Amino acid sequence: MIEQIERLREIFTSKNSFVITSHINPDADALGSETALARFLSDQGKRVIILNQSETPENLQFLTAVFPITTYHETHHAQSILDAECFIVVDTNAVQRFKALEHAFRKTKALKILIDHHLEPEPFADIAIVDFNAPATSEILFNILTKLDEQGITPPVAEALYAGIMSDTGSFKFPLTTAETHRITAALIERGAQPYKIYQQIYESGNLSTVHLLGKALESITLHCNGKVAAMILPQSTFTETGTKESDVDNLTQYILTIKNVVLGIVFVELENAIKISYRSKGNIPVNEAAKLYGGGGHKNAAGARIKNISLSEAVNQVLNSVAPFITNSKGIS
Ligand SMILES: [Mn+2]
Repeated sequence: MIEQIERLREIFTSKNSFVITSHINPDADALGSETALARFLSDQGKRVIILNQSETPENLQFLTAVFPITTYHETHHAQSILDAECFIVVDTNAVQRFKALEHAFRKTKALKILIDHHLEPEPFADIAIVDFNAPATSEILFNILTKLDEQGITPPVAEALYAGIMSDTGSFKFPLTTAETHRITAALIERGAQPYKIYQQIYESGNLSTVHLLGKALESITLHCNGKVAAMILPQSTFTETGTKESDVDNLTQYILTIKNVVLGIVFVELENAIKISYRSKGNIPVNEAAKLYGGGGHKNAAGARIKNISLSEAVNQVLNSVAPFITNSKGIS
């Protein structure tokens, strides 16, 4: 890691133009990492643009004050990717998760850097700094930026990194949360991050329709595999009835594991042209392996996949059958 950070120091000194991106439907860790890094580099006088496939969700808009986030349009932005000296990917391990940016990404001669904590990264980067044990990419980035230039962690950079760590640790409760995580967040608070302000912006800025969506989502939960698997099923009609959209589901997945004895939770969302599946698990159940069966992936305890050309009910049947072996093979929760 130290060697890689020294290479980054060289690159951040010698190169001048940077494009930063992350995965579709970005969460606070993706956007926090992007904006923190972009702000850090631009404070050093570098030309930086963040290009994302998806719009920034409402509750994460505050991060655009750390650094502007641009939604990618091929006609306007492909050239920026081709011209960039350096292309940095944060918090995502697969090229297909950049969606529309993939084409320009494959063509550009820019030096490619990956900073991530997802399992099994694709070998697309010239330099990959990947730590599976980090609970958030923002935590890895904190370690990198501190070593490069501690003074570069200004209050806005600290705010963005704090948001990423808070969100990816489930507010400091998921299994990968360590004493080190708390030391890092303490350092971020000392550098100007305001925990309650960030919490409020992310978790207390919903509207009535998202609360109604929560109601319907909770009602839809059913149990399977002797009560060890919980499924939350959200057809398109739920979104139309409540006036919400697919990205509003992100904060609801946490409820799927709150039932006693449930060790694996699955959220099914009917999109226009696919079924989106989010897996969550407790203990040793590797849901990234379960997601892989459908071309997806992620972390051991949180993963996702999409299935095309299938009805919602058929997807539910197939996926529930496909997770049964993971429950039988598991040694229970640790
Ligand atoms: Mn992450």
